[in-house]
Amino acid sequence: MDLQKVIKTAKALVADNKGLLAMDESIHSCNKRFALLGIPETVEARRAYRELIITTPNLSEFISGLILCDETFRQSKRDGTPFIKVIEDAGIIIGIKVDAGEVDFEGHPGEKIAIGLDGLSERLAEYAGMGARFAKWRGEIIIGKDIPSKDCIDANAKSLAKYAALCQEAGLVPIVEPEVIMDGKHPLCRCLEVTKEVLLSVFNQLQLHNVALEGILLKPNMILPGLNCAIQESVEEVADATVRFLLKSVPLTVPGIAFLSGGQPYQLATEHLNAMNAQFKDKLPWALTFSFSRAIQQPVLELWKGNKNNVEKAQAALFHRSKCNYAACRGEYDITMEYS
Ligand code: 5MM
Repeated sequence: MDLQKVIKTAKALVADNKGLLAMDESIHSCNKRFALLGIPETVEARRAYRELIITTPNLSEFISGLILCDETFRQSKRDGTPFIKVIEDAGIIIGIKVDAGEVDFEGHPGEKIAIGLDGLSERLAEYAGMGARFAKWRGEIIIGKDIPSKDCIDANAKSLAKYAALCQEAGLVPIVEPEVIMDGKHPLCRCLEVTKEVLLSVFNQLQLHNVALEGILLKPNMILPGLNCAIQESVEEVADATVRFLLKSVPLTVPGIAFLSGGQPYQLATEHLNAMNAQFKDKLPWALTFSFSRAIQQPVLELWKGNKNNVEKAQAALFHRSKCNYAACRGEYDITMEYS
């Protein structure tokens, strides 16, 4: 295991206030998003959309790493150039999503467990050989009546830790993504309580599996009220609750925390990240950045709509959202950026 190489990559992913773009939607999720906009649910449409993203000029000014899914990882530009080469040439670090989705957690109605550990070492070796330098695994935790159970939290944490250990062994940085889902009417304090229990279990399992914390990135949810909760806290209250919690729960040796957006409106996700860095940046032991999918891609997809005549304006939107989130990593985002 070349731990120094892994640590160097982890640091590079969060250097210079840059963030990550998650473009690793599974075929199913990508098709669902296409269907809503009337975009054909085909291999070629997914390929064309991903080509649009990776060929956006100067994306590397704001984006350090791209997370791909297996299909995208093996695709090429229309002119035949492999996507992996295009991304490397752009100076962006390549990541790969390696969980195989989630299934029902047996004996626990309403709960899910991520799968994909079978044959993972072999898959990691192949991805690393092809140019991947980091990986990602998401464990989903649902808040509902009497859930999540401790069993589900611990089982997902254990899988995340096993995955993380295998990644480091293969020379890849593991992005550890325990996602407490936003859906529901629960208040912010319930999200806080559950996320606390989840991160406690995750760091406990990471330690038990001898994962070097200097060589991981954490990809958590922000501390937010449920999407349908009647009380929605202000941007400052969310930022305050999230950072105070993370300061107590995430070891200082972790180089970076890169949030998922979780279904927040894209501008609000940027405002939350900005408020955290504006209020706390000087006091933070780790970089606080983004690894958004929907909060970067939503406006891009809406502009593209599957039409090649819209590629340029969709790329401009991608560049703009990336720039706004980069500004948020410095605590320098201002709403007026949206109109400039
Ligand atoms: C939570 O989803 C991750 C971050 O995306 P958002 O910023 O939109 O919340 C994302 O990386 C996700 O893990 C991938 O899109 C893969 O999802 P699926 O469900 O398609 O495997």
